[in-house]
Amino acid sequence: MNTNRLSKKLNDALNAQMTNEAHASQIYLSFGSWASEKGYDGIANFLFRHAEEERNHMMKFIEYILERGGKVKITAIAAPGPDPANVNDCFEKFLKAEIDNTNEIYKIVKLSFDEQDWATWNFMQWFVKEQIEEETLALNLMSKMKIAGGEHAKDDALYLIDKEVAGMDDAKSAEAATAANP
Ligand code: OFO
Repeated sequence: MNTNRLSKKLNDALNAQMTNEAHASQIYLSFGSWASEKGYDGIANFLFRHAEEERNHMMKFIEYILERGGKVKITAIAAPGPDPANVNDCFEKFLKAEIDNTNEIYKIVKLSFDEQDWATWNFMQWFVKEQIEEETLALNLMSKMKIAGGEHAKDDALYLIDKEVAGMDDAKSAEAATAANP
């Protein structure tokens, strides 16, 4: 008897998304390290926390695939790419990574809808909601950067932005995040 409750297509798509989450985590680890090297400790903490969140998202996919009797396939993770040119570039790349991720999430939502796999459709709604929050966060960061002067922001403005990001609720500490509460 076939105990895999996922179609081959959905199993592959969920696996690929699991790897996308791991890739996002690598990107934020790399950007966080860059920010720390440049002395932006608030931004670094924010990005490290997000790296942790993405790993928790990765685990959510692994747990779901296994729960449905599917096959998890761990593959290599692509390198994160070059360091940001400046803080503005860092936030722009953060926003772009989140939008790309949303588009990948939507593809799985559509696939589960087309296949009438309501369990997977329901599971994916958590990510749809999460992506609204993450895009809002990224858009807010971009708005702050715009006020600060965008890519031409001066050191004093960047100092204030770093302090503000350090105080954001969503950037308290990476250690506090768990798989159940990412
Ligand atoms: Fe940035 O969010 Fe995962 O899915």
